[in-house]
Amino acid sequence: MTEEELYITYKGVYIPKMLHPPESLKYYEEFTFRPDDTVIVTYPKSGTTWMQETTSMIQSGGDLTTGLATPTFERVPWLEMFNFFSLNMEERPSPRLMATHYHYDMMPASFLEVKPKVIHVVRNPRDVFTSSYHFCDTANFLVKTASTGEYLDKFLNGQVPFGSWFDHVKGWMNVMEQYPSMSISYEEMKTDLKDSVFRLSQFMGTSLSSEAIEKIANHCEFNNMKQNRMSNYSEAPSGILDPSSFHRKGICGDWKNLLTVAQAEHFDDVYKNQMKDVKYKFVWD
Ligand code: PPS
Repeated sequence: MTEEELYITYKGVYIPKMLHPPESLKYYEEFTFRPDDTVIVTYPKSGTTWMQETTSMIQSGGDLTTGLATPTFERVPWLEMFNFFSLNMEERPSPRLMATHYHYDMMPASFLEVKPKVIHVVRNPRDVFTSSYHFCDTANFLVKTASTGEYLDKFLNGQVPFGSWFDHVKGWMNVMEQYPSMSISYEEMKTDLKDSVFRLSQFMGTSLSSEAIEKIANHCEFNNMKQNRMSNYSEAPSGILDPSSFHRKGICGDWKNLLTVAQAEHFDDVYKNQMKDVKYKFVWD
């Protein structure tokens, strides 16, 4: 199916129609945030699900019961998702956890006013591209990719769901100081998940014993999340994606197995140009 059939343009970016019907977008538009909400902000395929599971387990103090009983996407809902308004967010006690793929300039009025906590997860865009390229073939709400080269052009031009990685990351980086916020990379989580859990728990104001940190890191390790029906999308509405392939490889640097030398050089050129005014050095720079 084509982009016209599967996507709508909302606030300047493509979003998959099947996941984000107009009534969900309106509900998000009018949603009331609380100052102690924590909002996980990610460009797609940057480690959203991993962060949803990790923060949920931190909030439960390392008690894995809900992590083995309730789907991740219900414990830490996506604000723009079709099921958001059915998850009783208004009745949930504080502090609430939620996630979004929105760019900063798409965020609703209440978010800008209330300034809740933000956890911004970033990942090497080459690996984001690679993960996204493979995901397109396993999710029926996305347009199937024709070739790597064609999809690369679309990705670099922002003609993919949630638009340009560059605009998304720069937009959020620019405002992080205005919010109680923490930035963390997928790569840092891969390098040392226990340390990442510790830092996240400090940001969230949750004190954890070293045993709890160990337990959470183990629960959130790639293979364990892949096996867990609550975090591997086995509980997603049937047919929308293939749960066996959501947790695909979970590694850093897989782009080297996908991009040709010429494509990687082209990526570097676009990256350098797009990021030339960004002072911040990412772990992959
Ligand atoms: S989505 O569709 O936007 O919500 O995808 P998202 O969750 O942001 O990213 C999916 C990629 O994250 C990988 N993943 C993990 N990596 C390491 N450890 C853990 N626990 C983990 N959980 C998810 C997942 O495998 C996707 O990356 P790729 O490179 O495709 O494997």
